This record gives sequence, C-alpha cells and structure tokens, in this order.
Amino acid sequence: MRILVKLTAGLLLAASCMAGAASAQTVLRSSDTHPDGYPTVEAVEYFGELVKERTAGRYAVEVYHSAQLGEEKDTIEQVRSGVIELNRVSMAPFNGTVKESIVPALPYLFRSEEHMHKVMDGAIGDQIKTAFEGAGLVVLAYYDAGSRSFYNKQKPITSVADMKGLKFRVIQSDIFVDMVAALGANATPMPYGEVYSAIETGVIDGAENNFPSYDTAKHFEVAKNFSLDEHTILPEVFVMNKAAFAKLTPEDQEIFKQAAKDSVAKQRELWAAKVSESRAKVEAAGAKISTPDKQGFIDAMKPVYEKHVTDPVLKKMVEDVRAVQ
Ligand code: GTR
Repeated sequence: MRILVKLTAGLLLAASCMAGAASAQTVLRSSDTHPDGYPTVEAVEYFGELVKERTAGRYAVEVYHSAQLGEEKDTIEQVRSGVIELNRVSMAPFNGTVKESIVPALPYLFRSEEHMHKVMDGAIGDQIKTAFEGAGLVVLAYYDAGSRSFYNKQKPITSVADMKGLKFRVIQSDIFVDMVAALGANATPMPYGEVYSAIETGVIDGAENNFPSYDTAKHFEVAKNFSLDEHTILPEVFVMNKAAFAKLTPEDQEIFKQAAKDSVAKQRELWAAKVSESRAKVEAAGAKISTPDKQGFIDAMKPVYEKHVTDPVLKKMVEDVRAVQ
C-alpha cells in the first residue's frame, strides 16, 4: 500500500513536472512610445524572437508599442520597479537619474554617427552600462536614433538668431532645456504624445527630433520648417529590470545579451532605411528642410558644457569621447 502511494505520488509529480515544462513560458513585457513597424519596435520584437528560439520557448517578449503602457518617464519608473521587465527609451530621460547618461546627450559631442557607434560600442558605452546598474537597470543594447534637429511652424531657421523667442518642446532632460535657452529660445519639456496638439494649438512653435519621429508622430503636418542643425546624435537605450535579469540562469543571461547584440545590427539597418524613407515622405508632404549655419549653433553651446560638465567623471568622459577616432 505504502509503495503504491509512493509510486502514485511519484507519477503525479513527474506528470506535473512534464506539464510544467511544456507550458512554462515567462512572458516579458516591453514598452515603446513609437508605433508598430518603427525600427526600435521591430528590433525589440526581433530580440524577442531570438530569445524565444534560443531558450526553446521558455521566454517570450511582448512589445507594447505606441505608448500603450504610458509615456517614457512613467515607463522608466515601471521598468525600474519591475512592473514591466523591459523598456526601449531614449537616453535623455535618464539624464537626471544616471549622471553618465548626460554624456551621449551633449550637443555636438559626437562628430558623426560612426563616432557615436565607436564610443557606445566601446569602453565608454560599457561605463554607461555600469552606471545604469545603479538605477536598477541592465542595458541590453544601444540603438540608433540618428541626429535631432529643430522644426517649427513659424519660419525657416538658417542661423541661431532665427531661434530667438521661439517656443520648443524638448525631451524631458535639463540638458535640452539649457540647450534651447543657450540658443535664445524657450524650452518646454513635455511628453512626446502631447507634442502634436501643443504645436497645432500654438502652445509651442515646434519641437526637435529626427526624421522618423517627425514623420511617424505626424509633427510635419503642423510644423513644416525643419532645420537640419543636428544638435545631438542621441542614442536610444534598451533596458531590463536588474532583478529580472538576475533571476535568469547564467546561460540565459548570455542568450539575452547575444540576442540584444544581434538586434542592434538589425536595428541599424532598419534605421538607415527609415531615415531616407521618412525624409522623402515629409518633403513630398510639403516640409521645407533648411541647412543652417552649424558653427553658430556649436559655438552657442558653451554654457551647456559649463553648467553640466563640471563633475570630474563627466569631464574625463567628454575628453575620452573626443579622443575616440
Ligand atoms: C524619439 C525617441 C523616443 C522619444 C522621442 C521624444 O526620437 O525615439 O524614444 O524619446 O524622441 O522626443 O520624446
């Protein structure tokens, strides 16, 4: 009798383990402010496919695009506290939390996108990753977001003088507020999803972003003058809640890191194609692209460096970035 009970219990246990193995899939949620099909959304979806395949279905990723889980500031809190496990956001909203994240947001620091890649793929990128851990986040990848430029509904901008008195929405970071002030304009930080109607109703004159965002958020409909001043080459960041990452086995951690790395190559390709496509689309829709005197913009940024690059760690990082050839 006792043997039979043991045997039955053993069988039950084995059966439940098998059932568990077959159905045990952990679904990780990831947020993105951009719509379906945007290069960052596609890249995180691709990351999810790779993770699913390489963990034999034990993990899957669900991407909540179009700010379904909220605007970036809110979703950053969600991923830090573990309400969601993953998040793809811009680097700039971290500027007040992770000191080192200021460096890649500084105006005209990167000489080109290639320079930015070299910096972020190298030791400085790793230094920033380590700093994010202090905020409870593991950086899985840096993605491309090209360069950001100003656009407005009033007039074409050809020099810094044209910026005077205009009101621009900026991404939620003090660096951007001071950058706009240094150009003689007024900055209003506000969530991305509110920008279109704020321009339309005249609360602001314009904003600043790259071509794919200008296109997909439809800002070109309400602010037709796009001035290619390229004030920052600001990367995106794909992060994971640190405790959620720590729960993975070392083998799974490697799978996640490699999948993220593979998704970077994919995102860079998608990004390059999207920039050309968006630029052509907004021009066809009547956007006027001007190329301002860039040196004037570069010279005007001195106060931003004087105010925000005082900490010795940041000073050294800025020097290191400049030294990367
Ligand atoms: C985009 C970026 C978004 C968001 C947005 C903004 O370029 O990809 O993550 O930060 O800018 O300006 O809010």
